[in-house]
Amino acid sequence: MNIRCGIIGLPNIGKSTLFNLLTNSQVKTDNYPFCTINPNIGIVNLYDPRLYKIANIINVNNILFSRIQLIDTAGLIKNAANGIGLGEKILEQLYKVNIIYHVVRNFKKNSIHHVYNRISPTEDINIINMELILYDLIKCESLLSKLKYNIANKNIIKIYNKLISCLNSNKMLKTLDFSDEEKNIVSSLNFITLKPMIYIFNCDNEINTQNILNTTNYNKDIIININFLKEKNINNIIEKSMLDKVNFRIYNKILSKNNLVKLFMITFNLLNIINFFTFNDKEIKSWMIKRGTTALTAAKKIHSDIYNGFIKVKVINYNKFILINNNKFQRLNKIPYSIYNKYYSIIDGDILKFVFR
Ligand SMILES: Nc1nc2c(ncn2[C@@H]2O[C@H](COP(=O)(O)OP(=O)(O)OP(=O)(O)O)[C@@H](O)[C@H]2O)c(=O)[nH]1
Ligand SMILES: [Mg+2]
Repeated sequence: MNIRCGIIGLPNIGKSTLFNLLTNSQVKTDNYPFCTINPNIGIVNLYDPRLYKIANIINVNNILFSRIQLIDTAGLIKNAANGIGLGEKILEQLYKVNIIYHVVRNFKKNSIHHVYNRISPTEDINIINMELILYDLIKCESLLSKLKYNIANKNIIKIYNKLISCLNSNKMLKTLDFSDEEKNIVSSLNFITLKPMIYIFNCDNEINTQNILNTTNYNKDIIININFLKEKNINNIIEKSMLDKVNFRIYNKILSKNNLVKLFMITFNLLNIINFFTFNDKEIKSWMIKRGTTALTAAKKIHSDIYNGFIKVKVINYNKFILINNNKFQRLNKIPYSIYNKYYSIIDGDILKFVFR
């Protein structure tokens, strides 16, 4: 499953700082607008504390987390949708992403220049969201203008008009309710304002961000506060902890409080993604699938041989696995798996062993 996530926001608010934190890279960040011009693209290991705990119990050092692609864009400014700044180029990239991280400045430090010379998360959010709405409107009007008015197109024209009317009233498309037929047509068009969005407040201190979101009227989205300069880099902690297993509990505590971990969990939920795990004596690996995926479809994801020769799947959920090991009821080679056929619907946190010919 290839998931792409786009980071957006005004210029000079910490987008590339977040990109570096999430991808463990060192792209250029500096105190001037449009430091980033061409998008930075990187891979994020979606740290999952459960995987880390299992690895410690089964004593393997190699953990392969689920991964997504992250795209750090240049800053958006007012009138970006009409081509001002790098607007069109950035917005075009957003059509290709599955989820948007909308970075909002909420740190005071005056020496860091704000493009509109004030600190106001609400106004900043509105500026960016208006550009997203406007860009979808331009696209929707263009699609409509290319359609011929005839009976065959009657329904599609009706849908486009519904979208245009929503966007014209400054609302995102995700605020609309769609019938199944409408959903089929609309979902293939990749409108930006239909995509799930997480507002990430770059904070020096905690604030009541819920009030901010209510005033902006986009309360279907999620918000999270992260202090980009203070947040600990997950990759560094994992590397250290793997070398120093004695202090596993301490590292695990640090990681479970990490806001980036919270961000990953929210990302999974918004995308309706769950994770299952497989392991051998060398490594443990996490796999992302849509909620409701069957064992046979999951097998195909791992290897066509497993799919073609599928016999059965042995399953134990993470919660049961941890309980057993905590209570030391069983040893590892006596894991009490349940056996299922190919129609088994995988649950988040399932540890799977496929049996195939
Ligand atoms: N005080 C403070 N400074 C920050 C914080 N986050 C980022 N900065 C600084 O703000 C400046 C801009 O950060 P970048 O990460 O380059 O911002 P950007 O949004 O990618 O900027 P553009 O690429 O120009 O759009 C840098 O000097 C960062 O060190 C923060 O939480 N607090
Ligand atoms: Mg940047």
